[in-house]
Amino acid sequence: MAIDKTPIRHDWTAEQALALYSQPFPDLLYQAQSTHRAHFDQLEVQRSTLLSVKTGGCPEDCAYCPQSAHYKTGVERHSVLPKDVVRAKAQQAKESGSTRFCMGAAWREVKDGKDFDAILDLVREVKGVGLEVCCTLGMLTESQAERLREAGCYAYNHNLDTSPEYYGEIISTRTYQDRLKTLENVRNAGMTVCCGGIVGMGEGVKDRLGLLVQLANQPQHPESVPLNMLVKVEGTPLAKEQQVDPLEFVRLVATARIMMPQAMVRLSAGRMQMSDEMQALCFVAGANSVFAGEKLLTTPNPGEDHDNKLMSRLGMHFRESKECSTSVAA
Ligand code: SAM
Ligand code: DTB
Ligand code: SF4
Repeated sequence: MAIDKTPIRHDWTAEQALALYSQPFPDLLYQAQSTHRAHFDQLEVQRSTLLSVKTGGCPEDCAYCPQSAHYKTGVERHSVLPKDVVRAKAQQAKESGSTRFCMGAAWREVKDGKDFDAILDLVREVKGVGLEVCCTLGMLTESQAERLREAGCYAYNHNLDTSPEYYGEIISTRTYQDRLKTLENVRNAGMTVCCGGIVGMGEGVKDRLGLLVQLANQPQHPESVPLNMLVKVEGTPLAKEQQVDPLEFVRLVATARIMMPQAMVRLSAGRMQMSDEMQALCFVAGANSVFAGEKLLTTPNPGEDHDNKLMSRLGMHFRESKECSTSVAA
């Protein structure tokens, strides 16, 4: 039995994060795997399904994003999807083993009125299917966060993406502080927080670790930490970025696991560009969740068959749907 010596901390320094990250690879993976085993079933991976319920035409200029109206990427725009379409997708996701359903909208922020009311309806609908509901809709006020939670939204995804120092290189239409404020509103409303970032945007190791320090030093760790490897989309300013060194990505996953022992660490976008061997190392390093299905929001993702085979080759399994939590603690 592995003994976990990693306490839950909120006072990480950049130097400490770097010291963890820079250990010899076997030592880092051993520490991460030991931490992982102390808090989770090391053989289990949770699956979430993503659905873009409002696509494209976003006023923000996030340099990585195919949905920004600032870049010509060929993503087809659509306004908020009808309820029956979303219900059918949620049903399908549940039948293929997902326990969480995350609805994304290409908005800078939620605006009260017809669209937000439609989203609240979608949240109630997906909850009715028996899935953990997650939304990612851009910035939220405290009152909007409360209404989302009341409708049954369990988690809110809002990424910090990178370090505060590098943020301005990637996005000019909002600030790090804006992001932190929404995260606070989400917490105060009683939803769980899903917050992570992207690797491969030209940032340095210190920016990647700077992001982890920001996440781990929040008053409460996010319950879920998505680590995305940039999906390079033609037409975006980051289309020609250099490929990330897979071992550096694994190191980051391991460091996230050690710094936030109880968080679900989600191997998110970019799995089409990861070998099975790289994904296997990420699971050993403590990643315990993936996005399921052939599409993320607008870009491809390995399908179910591939993922099922990979789990079986690794002697691992996906979490059964009965264990998902569909209600939010008061
Ligand atoms: N508009 C909302 C927002 O930005 O918060 C919600 C949707 S947005 C597409 C959700 C997240 O997807 C972003 O925060 C970013 O981390 C991630 N993302 C977007 N494009 C990506 C890409 N090309 N590669 C990897 N991750 C990406
Ligand atoms: C997150 O961190 N990754 C997901 C989810 N949160 C919403 C989104 C990935 C999007 C990848 C690009 C696309 O498919 O449009
Ligand atoms: Fe894309 Fe979200 Fe940025 Fe809009 S706010 S450009 S949807 S990442």
